[in-house]
Amino acid sequence: MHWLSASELTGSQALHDPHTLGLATHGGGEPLAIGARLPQAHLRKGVIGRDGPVVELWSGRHEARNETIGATQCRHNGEVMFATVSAPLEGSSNEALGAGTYSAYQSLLQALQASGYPHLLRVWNSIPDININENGLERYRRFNLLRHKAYEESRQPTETGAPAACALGSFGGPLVIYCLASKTPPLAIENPRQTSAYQYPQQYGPRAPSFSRAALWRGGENESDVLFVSGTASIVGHQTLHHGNVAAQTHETLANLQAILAEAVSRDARGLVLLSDLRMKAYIRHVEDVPIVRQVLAGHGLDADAVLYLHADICRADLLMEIEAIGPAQSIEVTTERADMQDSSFRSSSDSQALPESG
Ligand code: 3EB
Repeated sequence: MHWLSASELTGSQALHDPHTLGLATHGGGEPLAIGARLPQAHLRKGVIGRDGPVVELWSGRHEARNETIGATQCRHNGEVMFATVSAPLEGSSNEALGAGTYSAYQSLLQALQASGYPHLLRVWNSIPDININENGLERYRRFNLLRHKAYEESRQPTETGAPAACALGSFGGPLVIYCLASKTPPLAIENPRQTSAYQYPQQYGPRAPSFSRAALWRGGENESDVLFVSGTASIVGHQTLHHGNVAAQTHETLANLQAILAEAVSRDARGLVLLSDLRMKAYIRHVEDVPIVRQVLAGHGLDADAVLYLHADICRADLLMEIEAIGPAQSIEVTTERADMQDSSFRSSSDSQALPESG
């Protein structure tokens, strides 16, 4: 499996390569104008340090085909499936996010069952105004409530065996979910430094989040394994550490990533030894904190230029940054040039939802 955080999509073969599974477009006011050839998740984040949207392109080792099941766009290759669904959140109704989360997950989970890829490996959730309180409940906490309900009703694991995941804010737009699913289940990995998220106490919301710290997907005979590491932040036990201190939060986050990696290594994950074997995406709440995050990463011997930095709210209001990762990097081609789209239509934001400037 390859992860191409791409670029130059218009000129690239990837749109026509049958091995391509789908894409996630980070930034821009509109999805890329690629027609219905591939499932596309459009995420309204700010892209930092690059011009314009960045495309994350997933491809597999077999030829894939499209399938639309209800509201969910899928593309699968006999081994793994990329799927995406979004839910428009009309107006500012208090119930809209809950209803949208529930119906989007219902559709997604039905699609996994119907297409024969029942095992979620990794889920990315993008939630507009994630930290806003509505009717006494933060939107992220309402999301947790309804994700759990949909998982439970579809008999998806909500505790041990839950997929790796992340949940980030977006600057307007719909709720967007995209995922990778498999015919075979992954091995769930937890972090001994952290309470499992699904065991978080009630103070973080009425329903604990349903995700594992990482999911290890076993490749075939001569194939590498793939480790999907969830959004990882400055949480030890169940508590946020280092309020207001982005440098310290970054150090703590790296300690957590290190601990998760060590767990995966102890389960004989193939091709993974060091943090530098992981590809990372960093979500930053305040764009001005990026230089500090980069400095801490570089201080740990990591290539700060190889990380994709996105501007987004993190799911706890006291978290300033979060890092997600996938590895081994060598088995996952990543190119991160800018998406150089001549097509002006995709730069216009017809619904005038302002996106933050690239840093
Ligand atoms: C945490 O560790 C930070 O709700 O799917 C990280 C990864 C977090 C995934 C999710 C939330 C999620 O609790 C938050």
